[in-house]
Amino acid sequence: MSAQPAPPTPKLIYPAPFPGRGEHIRLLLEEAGVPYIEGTLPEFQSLKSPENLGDSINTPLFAPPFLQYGDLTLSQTPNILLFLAQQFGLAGDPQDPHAVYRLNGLALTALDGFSNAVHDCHHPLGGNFYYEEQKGESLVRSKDYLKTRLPLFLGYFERVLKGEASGEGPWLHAGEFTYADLVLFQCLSGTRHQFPKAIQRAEDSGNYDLVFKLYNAVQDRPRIKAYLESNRRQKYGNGIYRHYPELDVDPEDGE
Ligand SMILES: N[C@@H](CCC(=O)N[C@@H](CS)C(=O)NCC(=O)O)C(=O)O
Repeated sequence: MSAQPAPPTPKLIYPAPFPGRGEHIRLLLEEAGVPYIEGTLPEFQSLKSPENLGDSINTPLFAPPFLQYGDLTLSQTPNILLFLAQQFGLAGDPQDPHAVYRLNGLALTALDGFSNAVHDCHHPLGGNFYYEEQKGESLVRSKDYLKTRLPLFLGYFERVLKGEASGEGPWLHAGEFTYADLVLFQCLSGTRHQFPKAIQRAEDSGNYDLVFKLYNAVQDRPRIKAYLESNRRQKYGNGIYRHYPELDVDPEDGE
């Protein structure tokens, strides 16, 4: 009988000095207890290079994070998560052929509302301008986000957690912990970094108790807790989530 080949070691290529989009992938691998490697800057530059045409099976990639897993090279955060979650048992009941699509819907919604939209609060004109060149627009955008979008997305996830399909316990889907819970946790962690006062107000309101219960439950999972306390967990900086105190306003304050 021939020995089974060892499974590949996932390599995350996201060489940024802050958690960023790569963090969702790290959290999944940490929770799964799967050893992984961080790619280097030259590897990143080579993959992202305009000269790179991919290879016989892999298309060229556009923007990080990138994942290498054996011969496979992937991009797009939710796409990588979907792949890894199925590999490592974090994609719900494997007997339910539709679970991954529901989970993907939840992950995409969390990323829309608490990642892309939060980034756009400090860069509403786009990434080609410094924050200092768009401070006025950032304030307008942040007020609108905090007044309308943040409660809308928090309310949506509260509804998901109240709904029958979430099952028993603190998780989003079918009573089982999945990668969608990790995505929502990381999205809220980043949003809390950018808007600590607004998130505190939301928590104190009591309107989203199930959402914050899930957040705390993820944070307390043994492997996640150990990771968050380790030096592998980077500090927030100039990434998607940036803390500019002047943007963390109470939109009900008028003026
Ligand atoms: N939808 C993509 C977005 C990827 C993305 O925007 N990556 C950033 C770094 S976090 C980047 O380098 N973007 C370069 C660009 O958009 O030109 C994902 O979720 O992975």
